[in-house]
Amino acid sequence: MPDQAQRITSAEGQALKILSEDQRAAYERDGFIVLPGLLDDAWINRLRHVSAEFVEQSRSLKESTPLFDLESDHTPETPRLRRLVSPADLHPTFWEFVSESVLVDIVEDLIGTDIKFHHSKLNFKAPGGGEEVKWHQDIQFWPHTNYTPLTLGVFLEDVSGDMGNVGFIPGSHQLDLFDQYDGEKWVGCLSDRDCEKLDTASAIYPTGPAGTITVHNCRTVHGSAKNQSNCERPLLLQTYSAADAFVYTDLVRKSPHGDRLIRGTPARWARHDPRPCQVGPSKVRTIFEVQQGED
Ligand SMILES: O=C(O)CCC(=O)C(=O)O
Repeated sequence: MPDQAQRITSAEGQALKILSEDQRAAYERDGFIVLPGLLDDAWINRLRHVSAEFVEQSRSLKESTPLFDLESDHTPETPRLRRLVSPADLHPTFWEFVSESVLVDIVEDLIGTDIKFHHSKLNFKAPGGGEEVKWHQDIQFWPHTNYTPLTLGVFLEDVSGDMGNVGFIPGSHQLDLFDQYDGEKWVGCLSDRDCEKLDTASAIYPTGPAGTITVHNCRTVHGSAKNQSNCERPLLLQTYSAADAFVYTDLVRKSPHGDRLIRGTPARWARHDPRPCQVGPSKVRTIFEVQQGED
């Protein structure tokens, strides 16, 4: 068990709302957990409905915009989105989901009662080759004063093994943070040399029915392959932190909901984890554009 300063869960003893003690301990040990089919059908249907509205909107686009990140073969007839940026800022249903659903109770079980929302995104991963995401840690993209930030991924469709589902390397949150620059250039992923040192073969790639929720810590190394199936793999991701984690960069400053307290009381003191945090550039570009070198 890491010492208190380096723990990614809040102090024990708090009554749990959704998770079991075993799930909480697994998150602390492995840096991620999987909650199969946890979300109810009513939410899944509402989220699918609003997601489809944005896919419709994307048909008229010829190239990526700050909100719609498109695959290179996107067309009006066959829309292929890589990502919808900041869905919680774009539609009240997404915001209600982020701020009032069971997600917040799960977060409370892990990091305590004082919670800030950081940002959200919807990665579609189109059928027949939707983009890979290289091995990376999240926190260098949006550094904070401590390592409570965590991301909940919600499967909007059933996910099987050939759909480019995300893989998590157990225990990798306890390693030192990796350098996600290549020399002077921010690349947002681990170098080949660092990947060789990691036990990537131990990665767990959760599958499951629509409504499955994954939770991963901001230090956990994860990545995903291209989608080789004939089905889209929409994954709705939302990131939260403890209220006493403060951001070093202003990625969310333009977002109406970004870095906003959604439960509990605001922190008057920042909590600093003693371990250093690499700081990525504050200019907002998606992980796909960065990792694919689309300058
Ligand atoms: O959508 C995926 O497969 C992975 C997403 C991810 O790791 C990220 O956006 O940071």
